[in-house]
Amino acid sequence: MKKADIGLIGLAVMGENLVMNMESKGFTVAVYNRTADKVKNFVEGRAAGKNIIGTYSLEELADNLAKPRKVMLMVKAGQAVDNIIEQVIPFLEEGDIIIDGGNSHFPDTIRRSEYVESKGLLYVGTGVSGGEEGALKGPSMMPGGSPAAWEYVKPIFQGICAKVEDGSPCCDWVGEGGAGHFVKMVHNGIEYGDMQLICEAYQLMRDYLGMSADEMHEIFAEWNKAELDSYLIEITRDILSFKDEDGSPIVDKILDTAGQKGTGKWTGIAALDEGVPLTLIGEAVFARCLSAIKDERVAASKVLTGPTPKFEGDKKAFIDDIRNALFAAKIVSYAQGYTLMRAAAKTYGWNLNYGGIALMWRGGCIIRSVFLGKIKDAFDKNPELTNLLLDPYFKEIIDKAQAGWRRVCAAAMTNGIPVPAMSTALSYYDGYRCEKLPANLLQAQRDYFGAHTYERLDKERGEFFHTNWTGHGGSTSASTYTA
Ligand code: NBP
Repeated sequence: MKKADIGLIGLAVMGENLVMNMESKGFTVAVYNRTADKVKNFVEGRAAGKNIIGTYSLEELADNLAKPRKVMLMVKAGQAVDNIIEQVIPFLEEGDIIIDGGNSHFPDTIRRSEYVESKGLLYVGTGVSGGEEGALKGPSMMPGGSPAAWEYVKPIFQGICAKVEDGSPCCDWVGEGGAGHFVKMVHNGIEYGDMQLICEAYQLMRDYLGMSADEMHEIFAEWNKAELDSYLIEITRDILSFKDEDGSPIVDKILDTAGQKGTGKWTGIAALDEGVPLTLIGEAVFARCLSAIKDERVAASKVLTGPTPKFEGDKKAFIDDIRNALFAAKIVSYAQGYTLMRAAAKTYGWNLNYGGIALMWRGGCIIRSVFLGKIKDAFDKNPELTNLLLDPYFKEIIDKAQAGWRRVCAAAMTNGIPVPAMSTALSYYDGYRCEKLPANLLQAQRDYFGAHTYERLDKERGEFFHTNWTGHGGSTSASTYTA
């Protein structure tokens, strides 16, 4: 019997659909799942009559694979991945490849990659985005790990992934070690930011402009036809028109507490570790945390006061301002996300292709959008671009959008409507373009209480000074350090 091109472990929603996708592209797939019933049900059900081989032990799985063997894990991220790696290694030979397609945290992928390579095998940690439908019809895939593995997994990955209009695959080699999972993590962080921005636009329209779900549906439908054209705007449009059994919009009945699985938090932590101001994604994570304390908020709403939102003026013009605020803040979010990737690339020694990453996100994944094509163009034009805001195309958009963006943030503040992501993006923008921040005072404070020293505008950089601020401190300064 023909050996399988790849083996897949973990027949839950993602695994099953990826297998169906691979098979539909002409690959033979051997499958295994810890709970044997799932294998049986799958091969006798959805997979019946297809080039899919059910196996009931890891040894049987390995025996059914063409060499070098490729074993892909689609199991719950965390300990399960380590357990399976340990269990499958005895059945593999030098040059065989273990692939983890789950949402693993990148430091785990760095560790596993080194461990698996130490056993003479190759390792790939790949981000897979697009949920159930993406897995079946074409996900965005972000693989990293042992470079020698790429030539073997490339035909399968690029065969099953999403494609953009010109046929380019939304999957390319990202880099060594945990680079693939790092980029997937940033993708998820950006997804948090995009969703929060859309929700802020929604709250402004609902609570400030007093619009109904149906009216907002029309606005999102309109927005999806131009520069904001994206999967998340599209599903928001559809959600807003979706009716419950009684004919009323279902969105109005959904409890306002957001869940999260942790990838946004990981992105925020990575940014803090790298010292990169990833403020928008950070606010998006915290906004979910604030939403989660519903009971506390309900109690506080009866105690704490603020203005009652009251809109006066040209509604249509203000909706346009909201669109501009959303778009400008989104550009800031991507600028921050790319800055984080650049910093991590330096820390971990990855040679990331930033335009290529935009292309991987261009289709198949949750943040897919027309806008990512422009980001690709920006990095293709200038791979050394330090900040997306400095690209002429994006600079011009922000130039045009910023008056509206400022009006929206100001109106939100005046009327007591929270816009954490839109406003933090604006503060970042103003901070980034500010030649002289107030950190001179901050540095003086640090020197005052801790003798941390400061540099002077009228002296060379790298020369440090300490002032005896109180007259009774000594002249000894603390050693300088960065945190
Ligand atoms: P789950 O994350 O729900 O995992 C279920 C699978 O893991 C089952 O096959 C289960 O086997 C297996 N498993 C577990 Br749990 N513990 C195991 C262990 N100790 N040893 C062996 N197998 C074990 O599945 P999913 O939602 O399909 O997601 C798979 C991966 O893809 C996850 O890392 C997820 O974060 C990621 N992902 C998911 C999505 C999505 O939209 N769902 C999107 C993108 C990425 P069992 O049947 O024996 O319990």
